[in-house]
Amino acid sequence: LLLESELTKALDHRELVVHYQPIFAADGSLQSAEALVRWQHPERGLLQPGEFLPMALRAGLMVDVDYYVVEQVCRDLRSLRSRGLTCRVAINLCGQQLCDSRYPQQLQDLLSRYDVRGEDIGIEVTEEATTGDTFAVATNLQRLAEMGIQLSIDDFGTGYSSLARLKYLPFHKLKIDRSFIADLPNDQDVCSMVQAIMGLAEGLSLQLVSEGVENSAQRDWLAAHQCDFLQGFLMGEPMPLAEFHAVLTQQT
Ligand code: G
Ligand code: G
Ligand code: MN
Ligand code: NA
Repeated sequence: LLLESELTKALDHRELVVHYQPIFAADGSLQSAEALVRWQHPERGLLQPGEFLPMALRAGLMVDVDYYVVEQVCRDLRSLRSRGLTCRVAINLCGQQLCDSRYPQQLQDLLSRYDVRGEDIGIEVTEEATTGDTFAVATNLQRLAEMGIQLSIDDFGTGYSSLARLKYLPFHKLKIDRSFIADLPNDQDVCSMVQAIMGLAEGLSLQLVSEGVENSAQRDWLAAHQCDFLQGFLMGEPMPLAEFHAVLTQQT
């Protein structure tokens, strides 16, 4: 059993690590990356988010985890830049931060400290995360968008969706949940649903990202339809910074 006190200590001792998963445009060029947290536990080895984020949430430590991750991303972006490399990196944000009116300024202060621009990062939030204090969420997202940050709605199609909310919140991208992609292209019902989501994205002027692309049949079907960006094990797993650095170097 993982303990809250262990996570507090892990944050202090910088045991959390950030991995990067590349996201590609339909033509195969690298478009951005998603930052995904792991815990390099001294006894248990590398822990996946599913193994400790639920506990972080219960313990009220999600905000600390998310702050840690975005700070590490800033450091990593600075280190990549010193080698002449750039790539927009999206972080995942929990609902609590999204409702906190102090968050955009805190983030701006952090970005300034590391000389990172809003345009250099993205923020992914699930539909659930937007269901809190609607006014606070809308105001915060507006401010984050004004900072140049690319906003994505994550795991789309699994949560409690509200089309009205999608229309008035200033998102740039919609990420289709990997559970839909898993059943492409043989399940006709799923193909129809994905095409409906593509139509929705187009109607709302949102760019579409498909997550969880694991094989070429899925990739080919998506390429033949209206998908702007692809993410998944087929193109690249989440990887440590050193490996991601190599991927970026190959691209340029
Ligand atoms: O990497 P993996 O597929 O195991 O991630 C599982 C889940 O953990 C995903 O839903 C992802 O959004 C979430 N996650 C990963 N890193 C972070 C993070 O830094 N902050 C938050 N809030 N969620 C994260
Ligand atoms: O919920 P979110 O989209 O933030 O989660 C991203 C998670 O999806 C990460 O934990 C990552 O490890 C996982 N992931 C990324 N690509 C694939 C894939 O192709 N297949 C599966 N099963 N999981 C993936
Ligand atoms: Mn995500
Ligand atoms: Na997702």
